[in-house]
Amino acid sequence: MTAVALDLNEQLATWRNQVEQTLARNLPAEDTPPSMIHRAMRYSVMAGGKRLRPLLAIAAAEACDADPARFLVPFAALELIHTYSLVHDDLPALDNDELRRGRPTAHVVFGDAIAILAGDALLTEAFSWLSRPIDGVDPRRQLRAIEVVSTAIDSKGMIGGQVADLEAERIMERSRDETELRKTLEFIHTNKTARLITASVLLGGILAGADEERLRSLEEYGSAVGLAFQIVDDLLDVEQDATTLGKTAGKDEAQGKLTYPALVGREAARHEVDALLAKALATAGMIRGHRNYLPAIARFLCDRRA
Ligand code: GRG
Repeated sequence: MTAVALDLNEQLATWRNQVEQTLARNLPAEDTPPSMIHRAMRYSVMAGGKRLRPLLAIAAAEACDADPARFLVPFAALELIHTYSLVHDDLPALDNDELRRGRPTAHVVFGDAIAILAGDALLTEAFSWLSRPIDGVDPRRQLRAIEVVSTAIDSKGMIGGQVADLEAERIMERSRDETELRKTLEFIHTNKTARLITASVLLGGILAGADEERLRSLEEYGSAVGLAFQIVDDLLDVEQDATTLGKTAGKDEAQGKLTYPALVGREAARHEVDALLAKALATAGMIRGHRNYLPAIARFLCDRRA
């Protein structure tokens, strides 16, 4: 392992610990009445996971020369939003999955009703954390950040991407128009996955007080990394097993999902990842912070094996 990679791993581990502690301290305690929902919320959130979205927000804030420790609560809120989407996506009415982050899914343990309500509560809790006053941050700047996060996950963002994903199941059995399929696939991946990742990077930049030029670079970086992340996720679904992934593998093909490997093949999908990584590295370089981990994180995400 190179010195740079070791440094990144240490840095990510430190930040991840800070995120874990922030989540553990700020989530309602398990015995808060009614305890069933608080147990379900903590069960799903405190189950590990890469904590990618808060890590990206932290790295973006630092690249914009701010101390990310000031923003750990709003950054950890991204993980609540992400976990709500996983809990709801795993429900029988959606993906019907029984394994997540290496454990039985929330509805398997707590039942469908509590899993639905726990997802709702995590989303609500997230906006409470995002709107807590932060010393030294102009509330107008904070409002802008909250708007960026909410529009990224609304019915024209993450939820819209999920709806398009549902509608596209088995689409390759109905259509051979490659241009149309590619457009649909880009819409799904951009909205379902890349929008929240982009919003995470922007949240870091906005709270750090970055100027418009840096915010534009962060947005381009987030879009490239977000799309690359989902293509890698598609590839891992084909290439890895459930033990490595901590979730069911091989599901996309079984469900007739529209994915990059299914549409263009594994090799071309890897080339797409390489092109997006090059774009992410170029835009991250334009931020010019004196401690900029965004390029190293982009490489790490594109090379990941789980
Ligand atoms: C609102 C129900 C609903 C869904 C929105 C985000 C989403 C759409 C569904 C969740 C399932 C899914 C396949 C999402 C795509 C993004 C993705 C690859 C999620 C997995 O994220 P990781 O790898 O997970 O960061 P960990 O467990 O590491 O946090």
